[in-house]
Amino acid sequence: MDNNLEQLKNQAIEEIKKAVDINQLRDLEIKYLGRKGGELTKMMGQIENFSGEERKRFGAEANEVKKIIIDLFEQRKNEFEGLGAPVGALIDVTAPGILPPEGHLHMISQAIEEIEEIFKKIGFNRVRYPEVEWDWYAFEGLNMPKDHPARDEWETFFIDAPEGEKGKMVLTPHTSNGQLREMEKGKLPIRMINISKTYRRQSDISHVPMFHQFEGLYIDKNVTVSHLKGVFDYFVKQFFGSKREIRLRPYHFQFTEPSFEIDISCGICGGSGKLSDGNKCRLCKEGWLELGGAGMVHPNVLKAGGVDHKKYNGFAFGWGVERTYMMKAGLKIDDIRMIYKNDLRFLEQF
Ligand code: FA5
Repeated sequence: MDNNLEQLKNQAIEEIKKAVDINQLRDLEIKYLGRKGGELTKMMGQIENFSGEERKRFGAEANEVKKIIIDLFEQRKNEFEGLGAPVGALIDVTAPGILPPEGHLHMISQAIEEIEEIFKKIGFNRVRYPEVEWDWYAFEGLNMPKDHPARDEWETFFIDAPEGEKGKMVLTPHTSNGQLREMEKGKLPIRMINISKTYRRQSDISHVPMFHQFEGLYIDKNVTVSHLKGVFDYFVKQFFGSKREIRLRPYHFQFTEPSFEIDISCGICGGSGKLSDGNKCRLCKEGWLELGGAGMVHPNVLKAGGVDHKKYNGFAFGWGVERTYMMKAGLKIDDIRMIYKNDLRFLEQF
């Protein structure tokens, strides 16, 4: 290597290594690499004095030296800017540290924990059952025989696997499979809350293909619709606060009789169906939003679960966790798909 270049390289390396803070480092950067008057810059200008092969060699060597010096500057900058200072450097131990980013539970996991706690207080135990389930638990045992048209409402994903004794395999389209699984245990009375993932071929402003439901089941002697209403009133007050209203609408489910759908007054438009600019509420359109279904357990389901339907009866309900959470006071989420877009700017707010 050219003698002058070699000397300059060694001198620069020594001085850069000795720098004790970022200011000294910046001064050295100007001293060696400054566009006007930098020592290496000036030396590189000497290329004009060479020609032919010599010119090529000098150019390559000078570039190599420049790269070594730049890399060393970068390394020392990193030391000063975050990775700690070298031995002997001054460190301000009172300066605030850099905190690592802190995560938290996803809003739906938080909602599930809250729902579980609320039901625990009135004796409903949390259970979980398979999310890849036999057709019999998802449909047939729930009073929906093969080819029954009611099945269409569940827009189900089927698993491409051989049929078993209990039919085909499906991704649970609702948590009602838990009703039969719980009855099968043979322990009465039953007070369960089954919270789990559910899957349907749906995606729009109020539907996602993977969502969660919480399924309540209460089986005992002499259970009435008043008990069901009482449990809903309790839950709604605990979860949404005292100002929100619910209504039961007559409905039809194959596995309950009578059946209802439960609506809650919309938290986005205050239950009016209209926004302050006069437009229709984008989410509910009419002031109410459906949270889920409910009803008195059908005797055929009790029979399928091995429960004596002459002695025992009960109620069941299945609500969507995402929709329930979206309706909480103060949360203005007007598109359910936002919950699963993994946008941190959105998720960090909850
Ligand atoms: C059922 O799934 C019944 N199994 C509920 C039930 C249980 C009735 C026990 C009677 C007794 P439904 O299909 O309406 O019903 O769904 C219940 C709730 O799940 C809906 O009201 C909604 O809150 C939620 N839900 C349904 N599909 C979706 C979806 N694709 N995305 C988000 N939430 C959904």
